[in-house]
Amino acid sequence: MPLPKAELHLHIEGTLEPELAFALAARNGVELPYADTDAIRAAYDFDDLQSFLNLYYELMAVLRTERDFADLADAYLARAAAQGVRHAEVFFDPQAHLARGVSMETVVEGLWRALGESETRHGVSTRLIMCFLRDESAESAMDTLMAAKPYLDRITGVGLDSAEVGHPPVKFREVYETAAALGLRRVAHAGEEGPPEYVTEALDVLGVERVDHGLRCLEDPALVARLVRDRIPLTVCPLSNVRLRAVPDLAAHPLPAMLDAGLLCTVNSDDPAYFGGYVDDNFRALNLPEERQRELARNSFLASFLEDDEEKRAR
Ligand code: ES4
Ligand code: ZN
Repeated sequence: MPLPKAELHLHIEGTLEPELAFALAARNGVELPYADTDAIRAAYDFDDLQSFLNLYYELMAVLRTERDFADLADAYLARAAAQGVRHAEVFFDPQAHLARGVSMETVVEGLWRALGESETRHGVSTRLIMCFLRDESAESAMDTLMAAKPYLDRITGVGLDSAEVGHPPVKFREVYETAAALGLRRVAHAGEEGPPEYVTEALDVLGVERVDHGLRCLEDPALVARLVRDRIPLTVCPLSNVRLRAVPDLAAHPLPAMLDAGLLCTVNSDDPAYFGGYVDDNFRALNLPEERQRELARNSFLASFLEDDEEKRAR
């Protein structure tokens, strides 16, 4: 039996398996530029973050209706439950859908249909985190935040994702200030491909409570000391790091060293359809001693946005 755990770094659009992509394409009359599911899987040969993002955005074309978003999320939650996930904090990328003429209402209501039933259907509690695309403008991010205002009872926090290098956190200072004033929790991808300075900036300028990836903090010992001291969680995604070549192979993954350094790391799947496994596959790929795996599972609840310590310890 897989260990009970929380998943805190998961892009719902990154759970789109080729079989579901073709089923939704057929249902919606969308033409995909791939002959079959094998042809899509053959495209999972990435050089870096951008080469992955190109495919990730391309395949989103099949997501058109509330039912599509509900089916996508329900398929993820079923798989996650089978891998021991008891709590999932799910990222979504509204700008990628708004740009295709799919409304905020369609996206949020569709996802909510599955997330709202997840506790009873799958035994998985959920939160929704809305991400801004950092390679789009700050104005677009602010417009997106305003468009989400009617749905804030369903959205726990905001995040920052997509192409990192050249798009420092400071670009989104006002957006994050506004999000905080609206009562939203704050996270951001930082230090995936970008430099350690982006991690520091995400903390200082955006006020993030948790850093997604954060790997490159290891290049700055003072930053590591700060993350340890302030118990800032890092949501690490081992298979993603290997597939996007942030790390040469799993044997070279710095996660054990990060735990040794006292960092509050968690293990997550990021975009499991594309990177070769769901969260327990990531746990098993690391080949860690049992005690280390238990530490990571415990960290996942501690680092979550579950309301209080009592609730976290009860999991
Ligand atoms: C992402 Cl792995 C990763 N990094 C940045 N942005 C993303 N969006 C979806 N997956
Ligand atoms: Zn990510």
